[in-house]
Amino acid sequence: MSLDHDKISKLGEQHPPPANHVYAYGTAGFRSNANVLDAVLFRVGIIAVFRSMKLDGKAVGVMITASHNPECDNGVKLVDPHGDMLDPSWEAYATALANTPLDSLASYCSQLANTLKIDLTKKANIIIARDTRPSGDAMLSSLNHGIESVNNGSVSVQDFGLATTPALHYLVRATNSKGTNDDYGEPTIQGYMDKMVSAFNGLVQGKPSIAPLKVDCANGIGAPYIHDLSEKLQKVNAPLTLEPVFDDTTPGIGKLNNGCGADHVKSKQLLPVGFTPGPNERCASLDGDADRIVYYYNDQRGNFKLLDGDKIASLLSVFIIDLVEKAGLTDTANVGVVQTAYANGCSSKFINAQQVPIKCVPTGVKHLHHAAQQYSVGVYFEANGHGTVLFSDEFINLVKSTVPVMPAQQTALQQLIHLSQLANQTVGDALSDLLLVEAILIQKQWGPAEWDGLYEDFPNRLVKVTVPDRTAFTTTDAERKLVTPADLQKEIDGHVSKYQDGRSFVRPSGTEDCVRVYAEAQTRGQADELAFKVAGLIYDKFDAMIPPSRL
Ligand code: G16
Repeated sequence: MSLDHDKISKLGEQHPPPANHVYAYGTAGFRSNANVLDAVLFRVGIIAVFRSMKLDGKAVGVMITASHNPECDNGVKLVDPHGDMLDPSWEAYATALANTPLDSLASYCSQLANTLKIDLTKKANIIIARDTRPSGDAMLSSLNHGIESVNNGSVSVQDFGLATTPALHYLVRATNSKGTNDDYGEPTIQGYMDKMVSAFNGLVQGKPSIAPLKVDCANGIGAPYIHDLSEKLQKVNAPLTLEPVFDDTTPGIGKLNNGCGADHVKSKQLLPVGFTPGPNERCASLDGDADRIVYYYNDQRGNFKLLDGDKIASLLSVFIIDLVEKAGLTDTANVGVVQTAYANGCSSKFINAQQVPIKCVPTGVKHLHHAAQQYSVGVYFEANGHGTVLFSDEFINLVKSTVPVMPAQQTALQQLIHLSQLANQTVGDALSDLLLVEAILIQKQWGPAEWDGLYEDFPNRLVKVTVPDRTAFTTTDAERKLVTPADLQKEIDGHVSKYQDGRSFVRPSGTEDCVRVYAEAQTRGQADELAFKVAGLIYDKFDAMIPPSRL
């Protein structure tokens, strides 16, 4: 069977690529201003069909989202059958197809199918979802055109409409594992929510309630999910109440991620605009597609305190190590933590002090997820609040087959099973992370200050710098050192050496048109100063650059 070149060309012509635009599959798929993405969505439709055919018709996911980016942006990423990110070797094919000129599109599709040895008679199954961005509808229709252009009559599409990114990852895995020994759950949104609520209940049953949690939904798709979760928790009399704020999802009014959401809170180290929680009130912020979460509170003196991905990872590690010990599995199971260069130095020291090994990998969930799979229990978190806990099959089998000799051991074994069912095994998930954190706080009867007391962060600063060409910046050592532009790293090191406990690095963003500068030091003033000195170095090197912006 061969591809219908006429059909591909005719449909492709309706989605022409903009002149001189080069696409790259970045940290989280293709992402940019929505007005240049029409052609990409069409071509991603083709790649999704090829990927599914190559994998014997297993369902492949397509998520239309630009997550934490502003509302005018959009993006698309592919999800593999196990629910994790697209195999990195296919990112190159997706990029090549996205950048193919219109007049050679059809022939390139055939060439790709040949190279990848795709049996074009196979079935394909595609699962789609999108976030609340106003451009989502147009993106969806381009995607569907792309799918249609290579439809051999055996391509089926399931569109779940508006959904969070982690829900889409769940749906892909649940669909592919249905009826197998690895059944991941009911492949519906209800199934996704019910699985989490039931595991959460298992962890907190009989425990006294704690104060309500205020949840900033970034005015995104997380909002209806948090409302739904809140109702479900109420129905089962869970010891937790959720109070959603920033939950206006009206499309096109520019509220998405604007002055609120996890990225705003983490990057600016500020409360959402206009939000004034009382002292010690526990708050959390999701991002636009609910795959990240950060916590925070104002202390008694009104100081803003951030409980970011590092603090979440630390809380989880302490809890899990304790459970593994109580379950009598310390000698057989290895618990590890995966972080990125952004991890606060104090969090790494704290985790190391618990005798837990840490691995540092480049930014991007795909890197963290892969590294965490090497442990029996792998906790992975980016400081920006992206993360989850992975449990290996061997570990779960060990837990299930261990015969407890004491009631405390039995409880620990049961709790490990509940934890493994609560933690999203496919990707970082704000809802699942929220319930993980809340379950631990309920068990410990902790408020945010007790949690915060695990360790004190080094003050740090993140700055975005817009450069004419961010691809000029390349890194090594898990992004902690620059390779190019030449000599810039030496100059950064020169500045860093003047600060006690100083650390700074520069890396190109994979989701926004900028480079990011991170700095930490012993005091807030020093961290700010170091960040601006390093940002200033970049500014000096490139004439056409916009000065450091958007603190
Ligand atoms: C995405 C990725 C994250 C990454 C973030 C920022 O998050 O999934 O792993 O930390 O982008 O990446 P960068 O610094 O390369 O722009 P999200 O929430 O936007 O999907």
